[in-house]
Amino acid sequence: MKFANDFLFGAATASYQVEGAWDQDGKGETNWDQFTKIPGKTFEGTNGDVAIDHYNRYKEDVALMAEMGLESYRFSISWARIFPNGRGEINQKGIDFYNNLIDECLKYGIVPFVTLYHWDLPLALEKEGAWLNKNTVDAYIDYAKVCFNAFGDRVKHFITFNETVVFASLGYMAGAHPPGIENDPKKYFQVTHNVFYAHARAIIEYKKLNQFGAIGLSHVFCPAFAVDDSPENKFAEMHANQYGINWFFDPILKGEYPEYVIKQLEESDFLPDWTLEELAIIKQAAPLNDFMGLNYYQPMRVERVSGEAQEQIHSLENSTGSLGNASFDNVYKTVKMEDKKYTKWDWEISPESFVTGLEILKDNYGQIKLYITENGLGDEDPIIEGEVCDIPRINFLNDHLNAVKEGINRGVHIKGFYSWSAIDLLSWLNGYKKQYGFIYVDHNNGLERKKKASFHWYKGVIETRGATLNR
Ligand code: BGP
Repeated sequence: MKFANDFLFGAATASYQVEGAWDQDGKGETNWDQFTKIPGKTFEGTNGDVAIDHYNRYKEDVALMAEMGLESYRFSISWARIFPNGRGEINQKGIDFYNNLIDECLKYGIVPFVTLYHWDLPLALEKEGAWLNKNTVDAYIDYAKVCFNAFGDRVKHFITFNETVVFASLGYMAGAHPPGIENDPKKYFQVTHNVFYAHARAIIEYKKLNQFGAIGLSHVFCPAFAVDDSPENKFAEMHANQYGINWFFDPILKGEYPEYVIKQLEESDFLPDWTLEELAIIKQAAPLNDFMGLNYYQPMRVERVSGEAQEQIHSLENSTGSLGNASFDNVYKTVKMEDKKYTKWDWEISPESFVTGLEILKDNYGQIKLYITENGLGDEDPIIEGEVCDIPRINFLNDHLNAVKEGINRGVHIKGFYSWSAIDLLSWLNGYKKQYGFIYVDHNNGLERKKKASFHWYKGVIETRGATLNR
């Protein structure tokens, strides 16, 4: 089976990770501009001040994407380019930049798929309490409306938020992302609710404009599986999925939070502060989602914890949390298993779990349209006789595209696939060492771009609509 003609083969980036030009043309400072300057927060102190200078080289980059045959480019807008102070006066040069980028994509027939929030928050709002402060939601709605009005004539796919679980948990539980707070479940759950409320309001606003495009949001999709069939570990699996899947997907797609989690948060006093009106808006917005974006990298293997809570281990080497850590409520822990394959950063490689997970989603949420908005392999690519031979990435993407195909065969409604990432970029905490792209960027040679083996491979996949994939 080939992929249908209206299935989008894409690739993704995010503003802070590629743009650079951190203070160019009136852009305001962001939480990440500040956070990465704190000693010890990122690998070798790397930051996105210059990144890969996509802001100034976007024409060259989009031309390379077009040469690869890319059908869609997912990128994010940096809020602080549009509103340097988060709200108030608009910076026209920021609007101009994204207009130019969008037009450049369209020149080659590349569909722009635009994320409004991929973690870089204007510093002025961070200082007011970021997503803990409900005024940030109002500012976000103003920002979203400006983007819909400025770009919505040409952008027909908007993603409101990227991966709430990551910026909320790394920001308020692991302390590894801004604002660097540790072990504060009350704040963590509050942030998730405020973001879902902002998403709901943004969708309602978008629909009022009758732009006839599609809008949704992107979640991490990290299904949990018990290490064995024992009742305790099966319980751990259910519990992990309630907190990792239901808490995130239910409010978006069903318009209400899962009872199982609510009850426990009430008992522990971690329930977010929410109003009946906010809950009603979340309910009203649920049927308005046109799609759901899934960022799939790996599943999670879990085991029931017994005994005292252990200290959490966090390292720069594993930005999403080290294997072996217990959940915040000490119910389960993640496990590295002997018989599984892992990347150099200990992320499990499991296309099979992707297929199983997609079926679980279909059973829970029905036929919502899905885009795989991120999937890819973080690696240190070998350079052999001047060529970037990223064969492991080709194998990884081959197997995950086969998984997507299998999902479609089983009735899951998937309309596109975006590899993370289009081009090598700044990994939030791992610097430039952890590569994901089809295009190599030489940091020792003026950021020169170079096509990798995977560039040619993906071009072939797109041209043949997947017929060249190895089964
Ligand atoms: C996702 C983010 C991306 C990207 C990717 C890889 O969670 O949406 O922005 O960073 O993960 O992560 P890392 O660079 O930490 O390997």
